[in-house]
Amino acid sequence: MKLSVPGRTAAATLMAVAGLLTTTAISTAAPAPEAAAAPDISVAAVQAHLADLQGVADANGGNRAHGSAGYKASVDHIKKKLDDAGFTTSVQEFTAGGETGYNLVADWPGGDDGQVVMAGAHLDSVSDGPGINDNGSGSAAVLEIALTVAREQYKPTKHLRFAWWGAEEIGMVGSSHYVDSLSAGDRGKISGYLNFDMIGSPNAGYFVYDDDPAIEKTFKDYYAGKDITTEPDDEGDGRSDHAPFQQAGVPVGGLFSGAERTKSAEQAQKWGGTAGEAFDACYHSSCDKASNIDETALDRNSDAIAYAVWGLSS
Ligand code: DTR
Ligand code: ZN
Ligand code: ZN
Repeated sequence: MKLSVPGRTAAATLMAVAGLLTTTAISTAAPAPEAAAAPDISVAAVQAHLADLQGVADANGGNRAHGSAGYKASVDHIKKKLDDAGFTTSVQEFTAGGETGYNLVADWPGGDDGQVVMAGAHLDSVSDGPGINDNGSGSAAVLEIALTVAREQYKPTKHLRFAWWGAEEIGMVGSSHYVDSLSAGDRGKISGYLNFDMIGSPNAGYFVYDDDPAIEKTFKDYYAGKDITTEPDDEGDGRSDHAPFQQAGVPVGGLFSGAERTKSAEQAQKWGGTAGEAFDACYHSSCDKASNIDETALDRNSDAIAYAVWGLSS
């Protein structure tokens, strides 16, 4: 085939093509500067952590409640994964209802320890079931995000700390104990606390805590980029582990996919699922097991957490 352009010699055409190629190569080699992109979190890995927590409940009488062997086994299981990945972990003990409770705290070495970004989830279930959506879901997502930080050897500007709280189900006892145990100086170093309690509800909604405006905007930006409509969370105010942080003056935010309230027709229209049914019909029941998870919600919310952890700490 003869390559020709009217009015040009073959040599001029080749030079013009070469010029275009050169221009393309230069613009590809000099992209605009960007912050470290948040990774895509593997929902299969989050599901594997949920299967582990289901296994812990199965091996310990069917639940992971405060004061039970299942709760302590949950802490030990997650701690080992974090220790192996290079986190500095500590287990904080407290007493509630006559039983010993445990918070697990994991620090990622490095970053400015005058500016701490924390992400946390309660690890205890109620005694009626294994607590896979409430709150294996938040616990497993926060774990996988921490393990991804380690895998990527992420070097944030701020210091990252992850936490798994005990005894939330009997009145946020573990997280309250943690906040009370901090000096005023250390409390003041926490630039934000992000809370995840129920993020894989089987008839999911997409609720963003409307507390600190900058944190709320970070989550809303993530969902807007995915064309997912969110609503402010008005079911949760004061009902999970962000409350003690907020009361101590720490900026807070978080995500929630719904509990015992009913999904409206309008919500089903925008999010899918079933109108007239609870977001989580197995809330606080024995059927809150590994099958009680909407994997799409778990996936999106895990990615949203990574987006916020990376974005708020860089
Ligand atoms: N604290 C939860 C239930 C819960 C209800 N509303 C919200 C809103 C946001 C987070 C959690 C919740 C429990 O553990 O039962
Ligand atoms: Zn609960
Ligand atoms: Zn919960």
